[in-house]
Amino acid sequence: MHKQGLTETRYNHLIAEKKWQILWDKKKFFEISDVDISLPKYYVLEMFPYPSGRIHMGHVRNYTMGDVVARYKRACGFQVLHPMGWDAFGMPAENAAIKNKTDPAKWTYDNIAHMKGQLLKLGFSIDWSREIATCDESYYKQQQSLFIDFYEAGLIKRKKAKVNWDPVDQTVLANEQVIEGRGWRSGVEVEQKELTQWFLTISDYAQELLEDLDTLDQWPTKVRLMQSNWIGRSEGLQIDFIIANKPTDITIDVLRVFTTRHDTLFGASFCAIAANHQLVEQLLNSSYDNINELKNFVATCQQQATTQEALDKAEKIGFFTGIYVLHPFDETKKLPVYVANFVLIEYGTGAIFGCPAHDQRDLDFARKYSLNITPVIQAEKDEEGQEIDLGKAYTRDGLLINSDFLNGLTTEQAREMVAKRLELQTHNNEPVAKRIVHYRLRDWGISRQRYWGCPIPFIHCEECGLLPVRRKDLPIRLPKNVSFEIPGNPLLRDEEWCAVTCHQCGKNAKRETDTCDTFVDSSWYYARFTDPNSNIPTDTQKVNYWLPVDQYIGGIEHAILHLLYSRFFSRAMKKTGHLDCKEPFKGLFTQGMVNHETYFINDNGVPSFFEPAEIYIQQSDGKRHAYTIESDTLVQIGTIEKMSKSKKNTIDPSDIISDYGADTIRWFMLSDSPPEKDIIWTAEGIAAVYRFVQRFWRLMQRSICLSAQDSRGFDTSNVKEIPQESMNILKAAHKILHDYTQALDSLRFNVCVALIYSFTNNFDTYIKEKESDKNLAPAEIAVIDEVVKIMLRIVEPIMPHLTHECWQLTGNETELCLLPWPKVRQDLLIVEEIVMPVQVNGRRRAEIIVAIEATDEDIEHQALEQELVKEAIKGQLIKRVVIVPRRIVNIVVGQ
Ligand code: ANZ
Ligand code: ZN
Repeated sequence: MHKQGLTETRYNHLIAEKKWQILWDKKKFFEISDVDISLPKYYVLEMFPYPSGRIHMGHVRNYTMGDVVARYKRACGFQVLHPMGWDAFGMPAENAAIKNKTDPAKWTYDNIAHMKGQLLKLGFSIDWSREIATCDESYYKQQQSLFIDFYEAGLIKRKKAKVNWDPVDQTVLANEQVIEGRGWRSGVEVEQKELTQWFLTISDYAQELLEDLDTLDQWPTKVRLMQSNWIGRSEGLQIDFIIANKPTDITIDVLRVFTTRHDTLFGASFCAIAANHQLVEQLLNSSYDNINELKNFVATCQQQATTQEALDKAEKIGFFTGIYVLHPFDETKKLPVYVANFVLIEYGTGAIFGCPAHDQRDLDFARKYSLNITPVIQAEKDEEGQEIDLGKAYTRDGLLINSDFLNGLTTEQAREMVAKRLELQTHNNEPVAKRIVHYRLRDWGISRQRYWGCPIPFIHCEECGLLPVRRKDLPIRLPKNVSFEIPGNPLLRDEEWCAVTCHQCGKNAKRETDTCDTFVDSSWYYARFTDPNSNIPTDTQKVNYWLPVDQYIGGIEHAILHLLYSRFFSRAMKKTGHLDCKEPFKGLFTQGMVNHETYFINDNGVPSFFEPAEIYIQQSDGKRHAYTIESDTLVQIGTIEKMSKSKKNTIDPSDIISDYGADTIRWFMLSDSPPEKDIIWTAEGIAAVYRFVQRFWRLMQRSICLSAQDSRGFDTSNVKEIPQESMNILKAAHKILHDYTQALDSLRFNVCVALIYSFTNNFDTYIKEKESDKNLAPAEIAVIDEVVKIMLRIVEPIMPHLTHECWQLTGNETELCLLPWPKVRQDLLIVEEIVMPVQVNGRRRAEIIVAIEATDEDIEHQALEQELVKEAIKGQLIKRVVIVPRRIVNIVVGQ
């Protein structure tokens, strides 16, 4: 084997990175052109970007993590799918079209080209042959085909729903186009208007989507909880309250409410209905006395924002209708019926009974309108023994009081008792109450009245009604050269585009002008990647081989909607025969943000921000001070926050790549913080990484130089012949390899980085000594060679360019990224072990064998893993784990 010696002392990232990127691309190392379904597979996917124009640091962090996993899994022998695409439809392209008079398609594809160029410079091992943009005809054609399948399978329905309507621009507005209740362009107050819209029937899958969360054991608990809350299952009771004084012209004689707290029924002091409840409608069309006041109140309610957050904040207001209902257990008790702004029509039955003592909203409301407040649950002292705050509603469980036959029962028993009794009680031969399971999850409205989206492939014929487009007529392409001068949906105005001949009756018909919510596009791209050129949505053999995605990586901001929609889509695609897997993402990882400090001057109380690039920092009096480069003006250093345009605290990845190189930025992204936590970007930090990169380069060069000497075929398995010092370094290298591999397996990239830092120091010392040795023994040369090989191989996933460059110096022909992951030599890992008994509340339950240098964390983990210990703990709370070093573990549990 021929080895080259020292050629250069400084690593030139500009030359090296370009060189390797060209070579990887040319050799198609990361492409899978012919999938071999007999091989074990690994599918790693990062959430694809929106082509906004430039890559930001969040992308760099996300895609670096994915790339490290992809490179590592290839080395472990998997056939790895690591694709990339563009979530390319959406509003910003239309906004840019309005602002710059460009074509949304051109704007989007230009951005894609630019961002792809940026990604290529980061050296990601992506299979670019599978690149997809959701705005490509070839992609949305298949989406339209899926749409029709879903429609035919009853997974898509049309129904009326509210939209934001701008009365001046005569157009539907997206939520983000409504700013403080007004249209973003017209500035006038937005109205709510009902339109017939397209819905995916996700609510039919509520129970299944909820239950199957339990199978996602490689998802963050937090995300599963967020999904579960979003689905919002509640078991409740629907109760009919008889109307005591039914006004004339009103046909309803019972008020049907939905409650999950029927245990509090004796504390009920009013009922409330939504502003658009049927009863309100009837009152408005009757000879009701206060019709004008009611009208005004309803109008006020309709103006208010409908997001949960806004509702929670809004003051609770009501309007007394004059109607009373009878308490189902005590007909002498009459409850006033209000119209209230906090009751939503979409939820439950759109009507509630209020129990002020045990619900905060009801309490606020009762105080405002002087309604009775009767506690019916005995408030306990809370866990810390604090007195319950009487100003607040008591919403926890407890024992029933002031509740007739329920007194003394627990909340749960009381609920059961109330349900049982009311189910048997009848009014007009109907049971007064019915148990129902309710989900917060609504059907997914996907209609958008916008141009830049996937056209919904339907036509409206006066004769034949609504018809799906024939498959052979797909794709329904977006028209070109549309004008954005006039507000509103350009598709609606494009008469030529809208006019079609009905394929069934031959008469004139009209195209559907709604396009799909862009969340539809991103709900199945992971499946399309498995065969992006197929002329059907998926090739079932391929999609079933690749799915589920083994590791999905992305931001927590997509924890709810995108993931839930994708989970629904895979089920819908399964139902329509496009794939065979219910859960699309086996493993999910949500990475933290990239943060940076902010710089600003106070402009009459309003901060005016500066970009990091406009600032230099100087130390004086042990403090950091920031000045503008342009005029040396002192500015304030603000808080550290997520990089964002509004705070101007962004750093352009391209600048960093050209100044320091892709490997440096990749390394930085994984260092310091655990990957799920935020990382703080600092100029000092990146400079320090750059110094390390150079140092690592020099160390590898020097080591390769030494190992280039003749080791006369020395085999390092002859451990007896290896001098102690070299033995130590060899052992240390295998220990690092072992720990590093474990850390990679659990995506603890920062641990990998830390291991390399510490080993580099050790190895540097060792190499320095060996450099002063004139005559290295063959054993020493062989050890250096082995250590270098391990180092380069394991660092390659993070710093692929630099390690390939070093590897080339060793004279090996095969490219580094094609080599298998090194094997840990167990014989070198043997460490001293001790036996520790494990006690639970003082009783001995098990014994564990731990390494003498095991950390408390390791010991605790191992102790809690023991079956006998688990059994002893079962159902109890772990209060403390006491570890007496080298002696005993004691676990203290209690209720
Ligand atoms: C009486 C009651 C007493 C309630 C009490 C709560 C506490 P979850 O559990 O999230 O499903 N509710 C029902 N329909 C509503 C609507 N359309 N708009 C606003 N609120 C509505 O929530 C169910 C509870 O939310 C129900 O239980 C009801 O108030 C309210 F001490 O009924 B409860
Ligand atoms: Zn027709």
